[in-house]
Amino acid sequence: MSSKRKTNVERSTSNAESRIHSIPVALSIAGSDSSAGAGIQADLKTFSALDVYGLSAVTCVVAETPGKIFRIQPVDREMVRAQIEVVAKSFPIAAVKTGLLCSAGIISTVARTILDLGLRVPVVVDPVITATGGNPLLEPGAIEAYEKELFPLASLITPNLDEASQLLGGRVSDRKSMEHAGEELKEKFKTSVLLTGGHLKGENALDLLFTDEPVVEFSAPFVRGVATHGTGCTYSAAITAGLAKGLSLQDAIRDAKRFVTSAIRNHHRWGQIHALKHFV
Ligand code: PXL
Repeated sequence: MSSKRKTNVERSTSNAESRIHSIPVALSIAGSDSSAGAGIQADLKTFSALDVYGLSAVTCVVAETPGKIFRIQPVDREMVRAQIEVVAKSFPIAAVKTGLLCSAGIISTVARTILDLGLRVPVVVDPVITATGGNPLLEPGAIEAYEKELFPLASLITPNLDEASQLLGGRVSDRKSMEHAGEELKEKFKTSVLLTGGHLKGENALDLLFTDEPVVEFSAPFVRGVATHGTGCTYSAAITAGLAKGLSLQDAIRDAKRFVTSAIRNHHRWGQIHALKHFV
């Protein structure tokens, strides 16, 4: 039928179809945070706020309130694999993000599943090891699985200063040590590294990007007086959303930095409890 003779209903259906098909899709493989500020919940809110359709594969369930972890229950490894497989076979996934993976076994399953599926899209690995406040989230001994199996598949890893310290075994606590640590991580794991320095609590929240090109700096005024929880998850999810839309790595990080800074500045408050505001 020529377009002239299409009915209004047909026209609006095909417009709706092209809109539906054009939304980029991203997959978050991460833990569930009952307080919804971090983990899968933060990732899905971030994807939605940035007009990306978010899929999820839950790796573990965490009972927590901001600052206090009560209990962590890993999901069965075959169930983690099944979640990734079914969505990868039916959706056009354009980028993947990993967050809390809990154990060496789950890290290994995630890496093998991505390889087996031949998922050749940008993979952002947020190497979650401890929660803000220092509570451990990753099983001891799992770092080796990250290094051997998942980092080789990553387009970008996004450690914060604590995570960089744990990955390298030294203290990363100022600009100079950030520069050394970033170079070392990049060389050691042969991937791009965004070292996030928000925890330095200076005038500016400074992050450094290490790739094969000169180091790039991303900086935003540090927002004081907010009990942040889930900023790392939100930041790496926003970068993943940008990559799913086809942005360059630098543009994706620049937009994501703006997004996370605004989510902190516009936070929600209920007495002592604070949460990022993903939707403005
Ligand atoms: O912010 C790190 C993090 C990631 N993922 C899950 C979490 C947390 C922190 O509490 O619960 C599921």
